[in-house]
Amino acid sequence: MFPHSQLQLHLHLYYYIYDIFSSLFFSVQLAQYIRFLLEYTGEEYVEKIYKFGPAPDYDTSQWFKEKFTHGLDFPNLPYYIDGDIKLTQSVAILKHVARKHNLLGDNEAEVARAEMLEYEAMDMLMIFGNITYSPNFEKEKDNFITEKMEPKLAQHSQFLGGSDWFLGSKVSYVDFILYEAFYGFYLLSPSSFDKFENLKKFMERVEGLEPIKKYIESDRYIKYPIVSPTAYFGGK
Ligand SMILES: N[C@@H](CCC(=O)N[C@@H](CS)C(=O)NCC(=O)O)C(=O)O
Repeated sequence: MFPHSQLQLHLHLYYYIYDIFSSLFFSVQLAQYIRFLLEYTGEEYVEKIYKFGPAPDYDTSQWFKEKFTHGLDFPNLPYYIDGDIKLTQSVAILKHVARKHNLLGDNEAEVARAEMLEYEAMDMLMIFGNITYSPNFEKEKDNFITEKMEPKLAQHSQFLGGSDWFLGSKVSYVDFILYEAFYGFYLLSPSSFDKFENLKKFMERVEGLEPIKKYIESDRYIKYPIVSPTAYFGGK
């Protein structure tokens, strides 16, 4: 679909190994939309996953011993290195890749709407994090679904209407962040999506994009877990 570049990406993640099971730290979600966009645009990239040890210590030294050695201005995970361009902040990374492929929106109005949606998606990821890491998860879950999650889904469903993509007829970077936000919500309460058929169809549309389909079928794809094993949902 797009010409391959010589991009060398270092998408760094914590990796947690526990007996024969394995799961990934929080940045699975923050890195997932970057992976989807890289796959969609056909960029070649190298992914590095940092391991961290089993409970009770959850040793993170593999990352922390080299955190300040990569010449990153704001060292964090995930990070991205493409020649002289060294970035952290997952959305900045995503938009850097999107910019190269004209996936930021085609005019001023589209770019503005995309950025509004970008923050909406990040807000959804944030509230998902708040609930999944809450020690009162079981008690708060039902209320979260009806009072916070479903109203957000309703707004997005209305915004999307009958369009294929959130900016209309063309895929943009923001579709991949929104997909990731919806994915977490879907795992939490699949039946909530019965009321928002167009969002379900949107997710299927993303998964059906040829490069994404191939990626999902590959052994590189991380379907689950999506947050850290210390979370009360989505991490174990
Ligand atoms: N806003 C940042 C958040 C990055 C972040 O919080 N990274 C977490 C993992 S998800 C971390 O543990 N970073 C490693 C560190 O603090 O050194 C982004 O979107 O990239």
